[in-house]
Amino acid sequence: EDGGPQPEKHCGHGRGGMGEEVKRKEDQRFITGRGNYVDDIKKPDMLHCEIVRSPHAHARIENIDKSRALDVDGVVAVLTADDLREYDLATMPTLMADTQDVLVNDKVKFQSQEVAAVIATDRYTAKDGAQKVVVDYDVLEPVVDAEKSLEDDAPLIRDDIEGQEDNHCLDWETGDEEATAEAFENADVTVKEQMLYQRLHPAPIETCGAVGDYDPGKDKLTVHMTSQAPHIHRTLFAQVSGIPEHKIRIVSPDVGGGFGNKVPIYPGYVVAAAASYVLEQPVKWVEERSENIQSTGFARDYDMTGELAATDDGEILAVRTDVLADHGAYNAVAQPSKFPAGFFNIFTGSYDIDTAYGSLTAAYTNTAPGGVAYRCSFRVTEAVYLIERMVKVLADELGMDPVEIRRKNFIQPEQFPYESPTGWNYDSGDYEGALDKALEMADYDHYREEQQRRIDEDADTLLGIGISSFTEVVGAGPGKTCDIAGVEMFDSAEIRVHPTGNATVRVGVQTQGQGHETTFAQIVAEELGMDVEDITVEHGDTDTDPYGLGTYGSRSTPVAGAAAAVASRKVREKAKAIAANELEAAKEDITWDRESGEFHVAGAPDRSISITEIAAGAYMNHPSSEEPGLEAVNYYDPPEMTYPFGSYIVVVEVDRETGEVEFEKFVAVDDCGNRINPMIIEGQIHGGLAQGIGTAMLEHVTFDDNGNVTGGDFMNYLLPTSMEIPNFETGHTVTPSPHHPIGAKGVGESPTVGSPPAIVNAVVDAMSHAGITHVEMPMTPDTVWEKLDEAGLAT
Ligand code: PCD
Repeated sequence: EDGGPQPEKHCGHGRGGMGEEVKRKEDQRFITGRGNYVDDIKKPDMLHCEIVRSPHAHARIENIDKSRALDVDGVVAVLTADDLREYDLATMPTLMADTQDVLVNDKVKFQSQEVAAVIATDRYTAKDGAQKVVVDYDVLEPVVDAEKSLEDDAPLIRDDIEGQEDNHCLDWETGDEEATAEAFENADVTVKEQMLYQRLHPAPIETCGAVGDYDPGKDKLTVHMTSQAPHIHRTLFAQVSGIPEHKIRIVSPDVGGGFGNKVPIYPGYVVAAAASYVLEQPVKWVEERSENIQSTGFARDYDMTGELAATDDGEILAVRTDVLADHGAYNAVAQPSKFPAGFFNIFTGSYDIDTAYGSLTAAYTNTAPGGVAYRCSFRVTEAVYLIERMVKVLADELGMDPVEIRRKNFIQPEQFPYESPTGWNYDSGDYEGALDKALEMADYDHYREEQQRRIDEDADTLLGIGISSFTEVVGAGPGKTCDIAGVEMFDSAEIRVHPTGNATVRVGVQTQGQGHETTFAQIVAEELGMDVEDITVEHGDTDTDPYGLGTYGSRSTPVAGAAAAVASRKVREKAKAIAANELEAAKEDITWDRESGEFHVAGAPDRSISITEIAAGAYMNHPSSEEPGLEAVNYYDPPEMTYPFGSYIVVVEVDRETGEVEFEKFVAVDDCGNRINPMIIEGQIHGGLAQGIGTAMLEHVTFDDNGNVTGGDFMNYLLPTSMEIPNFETGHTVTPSPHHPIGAKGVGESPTVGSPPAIVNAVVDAMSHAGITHVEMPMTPDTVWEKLDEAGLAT
């Protein structure tokens, strides 16, 4: 009866179940301006908080004079570390067990670090007050470059850590060093390339913010905050503040984009909550754009060396990589605690490579902390960039077509479940299938000919074709290997079917724009034979939702999506008992028909009953063998992660005079297993590809030698706009996950993970006939022009 929905077969029971392009329920509210974001929240007597930030990257604080700020009419309080220390809140743990100052205790470690907080009756007064806080700094020499920070004479950043004598943060390694070295010695061919995955910043439309709202009557602290993970944030708030967890409520209302930026806890949240507790009035803190870019979690900043060893005919024997990671001033990476380098060790990618070794050193620098998973399952993006770039480098070295070298090395469909040399268990895949589809859509052969024609005719523009055949690992847990601050990474769903036949579904994950209010309703509609319109999905409130670990790392579908399916099936089981009672049959004789969504007596399809009638029966005529009511909850600990994949083909035109790059064609074929909502998936792909283009072409958080952030606002940190985005052609294949209850894998991150190497490969490909092997991101016209010049191709 119940093998779960079959690929592509489940479309069109017409109830808005799996595979149907249901319009997003939440969009009515967003499009008509009725969303409810943190900054929309207004409370009686609400105060406003403005944070005083350090203009210096490295400086000791000699004195903070609050008096002039306190003189400003409307300023209620000025808080510094000394005030927070009274409540034991001067520091807070990061998700990687480092200790970060909430407000600087002694020494500033990065520009824009939080020094003091001014609380006032309105936002403008708070800002005026903040400008009147006088801080005396003893300015120290900063170091903003990971390589320089590891030099002997570099200034020590973390003198707050006992025994810390240099700026070394951590070392990590994976794979078999010796076997890999041996493979390299015996190989016909080896290639090596150094590449920087530059520092990026996730840039959600909504910046971070919070409204702390302590109710002294109930002795309860409510914090409305921009959180991708409300439950774990509540647990951490409880641990840090000593307030019992049931006396804390975290509400994450509508969130205007997360992208990994809203996973960590930031000082602003703590200050707003603490100020509200102390002043017994609601306190709002909402940061500005430049504060968001300059002080909240950055992403990437991995300086990677990649090496491949291969045979003459292109069989890859081994991969080796060494990484220098910049972690900023604190180790505040947001990733499962047992994975100091995230899931970077997936760097063997889609290829059946026997031997691999990776090593990594991380350094502290005088820059904002981070290393968050920006549209990336914990460093998968860096890993995919490394291997997909290296395959292109190897293809060029061997004079092979990058398609052929991929075909030769792909893990084959029959090899799944596949164990990689660094210990991952891939669930399913058909990499060649996705590549074939992309090749067909991209008219590959035609563009190869056109490329050659332009070279032969010495044309003004060169053509480059780039491919990326990526594999991800998304959907953390399992709980035994993955935890955040000790809490296992399961997830949850609770379903309550009401007497009149509609339902409320609550999940432990929290949407930030992905469309969960629609897709989770679709899963339940599919599994219960209900109409999607009859189901409301709730999330983001720790008082009412079941505990969950939140939305990031494309884990909602793999984990909470599974929980929603399993909880639905529990409801279905109980529904059978009620159906039996209503139809006067034995429970064992009741079957459920996915097509009609009805329950009927086996062999007698006309004796059937819908879930609506069953709901009534559960409350109005329940059988004596059952409790009344119709609800279920499931906490799902996934047995494995899921491995979505895809093949992207990008054709670019490179102007030999200006170095400008234009997209000629952009094909993205994705496979996320069984698809819940194809329209939402396409939207996810479009958005993520735009972010991939930003990564490859525009974005970089830069610093000068004095530690000033020179890429800390939208004048200097360039996001792609509709002007830079080409027409995307999307396609898909369907390879279900064998262990997921509905065969689905994640998809939200795939485009950002898969596209940068395809784009860089395309630009390199335009110049590889002249010996160019790499172009560093972001590939601005001047960067590209320098490469053209180096290759003698510039005109
Ligand atoms: N899906 C379907 N089907 C399948 C899968 C999936 O339909 N098979 C869909 C779902 O349901 C949802 C989406 O799609 O709705 C997605 O999903 P996923 O993949 O599972 O994911 P999630 O968890 O939900 O989410 C997350 C992601 C991430 S991670 C990111 S960054 C981003 C993305 O998501 N973000 C965002 N997307 C998006 N969108 C929007 N609008 N917004 C946002 O913010 Mo991280 O780690 O956090 O960094």
